[in-house]
Amino acid sequence: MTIRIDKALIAEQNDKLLSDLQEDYQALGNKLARSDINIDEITAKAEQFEIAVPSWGTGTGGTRFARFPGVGEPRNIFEKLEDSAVINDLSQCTGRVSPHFPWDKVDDFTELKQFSDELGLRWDSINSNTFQDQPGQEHSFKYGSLSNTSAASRELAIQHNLDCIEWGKTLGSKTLTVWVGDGSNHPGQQHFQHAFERYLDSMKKIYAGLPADWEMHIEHKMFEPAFYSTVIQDWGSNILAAMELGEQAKSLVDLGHHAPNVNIEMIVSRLIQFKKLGGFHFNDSKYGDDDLDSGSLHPYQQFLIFNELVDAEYRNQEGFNPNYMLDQSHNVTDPIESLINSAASVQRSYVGALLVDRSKLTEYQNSNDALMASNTLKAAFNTDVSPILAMARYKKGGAIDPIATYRSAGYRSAVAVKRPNSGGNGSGIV
Ligand SMILES: [Mn+2]
Repeated sequence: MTIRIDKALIAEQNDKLLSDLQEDYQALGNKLARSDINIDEITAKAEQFEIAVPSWGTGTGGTRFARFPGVGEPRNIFEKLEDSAVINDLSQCTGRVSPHFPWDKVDDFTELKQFSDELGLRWDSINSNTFQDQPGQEHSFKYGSLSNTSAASRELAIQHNLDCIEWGKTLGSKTLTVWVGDGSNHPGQQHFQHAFERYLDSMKKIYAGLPADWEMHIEHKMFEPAFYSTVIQDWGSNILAAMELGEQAKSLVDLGHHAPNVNIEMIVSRLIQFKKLGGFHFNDSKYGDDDLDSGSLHPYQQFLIFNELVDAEYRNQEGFNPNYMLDQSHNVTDPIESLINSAASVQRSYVGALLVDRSKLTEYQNSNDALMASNTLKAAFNTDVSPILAMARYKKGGAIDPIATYRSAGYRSAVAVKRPNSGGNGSGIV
């Protein structure tokens, strides 16, 4: 039987916090009103904000050195969905789940769709996986998948992506996300141009199988598993591939997949300008692709990205409708808590960016007043929008304090009984 967070418990916890929240909300409302901002309009936008949860994020992550499994980890896609429902019940902004195939492959996708419907969840982008071999796989991906020098390996990778589209159709998804680990570990190992040509030829075959109302999102990654060169290494290679493939192909920005200190918000602006921004994988990083919790380290960078996104939203930029998703690895926290926290962190950046005085910013930009332009952004970033986030959750039936409510529900210990540790590592290291 599916364990859910009792609605009565959420209400009971909310009752204790409501009057304080109302007071804080009123105070923030008064402050924003002085800048002609209606707090209720901002809260309504916060209520509409959605970010998808990756199915693999509900399990404990790890590194190439070790993984320390948590208790009561989900053992299959059905249990991952149960955990995802808990996250959404409390946070009220994670109604979609992004699956990863073949990790989440089932025999009966209609049954899986029925189960997600019962939980009130919808399906986000389908992620294909050609960065590892499956048991008994006839042609290896050791030396690449879509760009492999072996035609048989390429065909296998193409077919897997076409299968993902078919499974996604049953689930009601509208996007395929393609990330390949293809690349090289030694200078001279791979002919850069020929590898990219093979990749594009393979991607054209997948693109041809894309339904008319679907998008294909291409994810770039600077390094790992290939440590010298990667076929889709950066946003330049990414947008070139997306432009070569056609309108339905767009670029996906994973925050951890860039060199340190790269100006990601400017990349986002470029992709928006050329109608090529497909979506995001949110996470944070210090050294590389660390997959730290979103906004845990660089909340200002996350805000600056949303500053570009909100700017595009307000300008009604043509072709602008990016998917938001979390993609991070939870090694030392309860994944449910990290995902709740991270979804709220990204939502916080969005709401903060809504507060930017855009007419003043334009004025300062046009008069080259660098200091005041910067201060205009900082004024919005420094505004504590916590009452807006809590009110948005409360109004949608979620928890004012989702982490505290989750802890008081005892969900993890309840599922630990139901899900004995298999002792295996399973997926989760991504
Ligand atoms: Mn990613």
